[in-house]
Amino acid sequence: MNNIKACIFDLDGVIVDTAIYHYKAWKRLANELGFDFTEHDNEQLKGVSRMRSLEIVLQCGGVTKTEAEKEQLAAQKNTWYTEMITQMTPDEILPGAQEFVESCRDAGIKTALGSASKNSMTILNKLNIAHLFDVIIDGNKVSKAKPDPEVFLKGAQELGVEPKYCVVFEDAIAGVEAAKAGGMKAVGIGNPDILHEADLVVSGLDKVPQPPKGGAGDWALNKI
Ligand code: B16
Ligand code: MG
Repeated sequence: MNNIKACIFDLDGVIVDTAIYHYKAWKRLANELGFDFTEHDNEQLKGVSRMRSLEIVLQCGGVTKTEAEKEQLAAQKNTWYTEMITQMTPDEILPGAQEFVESCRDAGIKTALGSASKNSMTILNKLNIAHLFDVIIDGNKVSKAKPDPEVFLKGAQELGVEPKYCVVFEDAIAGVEAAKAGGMKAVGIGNPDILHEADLVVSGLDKVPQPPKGGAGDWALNKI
């Protein structure tokens, strides 16, 4: 049992739900290319990098493109996506997320963001919560996508905390795998049948026990 010294949070699906905006932008792209893209298809894109997402979308339509065309299509999707996320407001923070991050900080636990999204800073600024993270590692700072643990290991390193004292909060299978591969605890946010590799699975950060105010020594999460 290791007492937790740092919490590392995924962004999309844990702090905020941008999946609907990703979906609308990918669907628009698919429709312009002449095929449909359903909400069910969109499930495969959660936690996956932008270029890998594009490849999955093109596969759904049975479409092949050159590398140069793919770059252009990914840029087009991102333009539509950023038009939507720049309209976001703090009301879109998921239930209990801000309170949970604040309770960690109050208990002396360090906090980091570990997201695949290259748009993380835009989203955090729109939600007014960038100041709640001691360290922010996003898609611009990593070269290997989840399930590679790079994003979380960089977070731990910049926080100055050994991986075994870190817990990662993740909604995607690849993210839970990344946390475990990095030697960290993982709390899954979502369905226990899907996120079965996690040490604990809950429906949202509002359901995670907060660390005691005086210090995190007796925290239930130390025992997972
Ligand atoms: P961008 P996370 C991920 O965010 C999303 O879940 C995934 O759907 C998206 O493709 C990826 O970010 C890249 O996003 O196009 O904005 O760089 O869950 O790792 O916070
Ligand atoms: Mg996610």
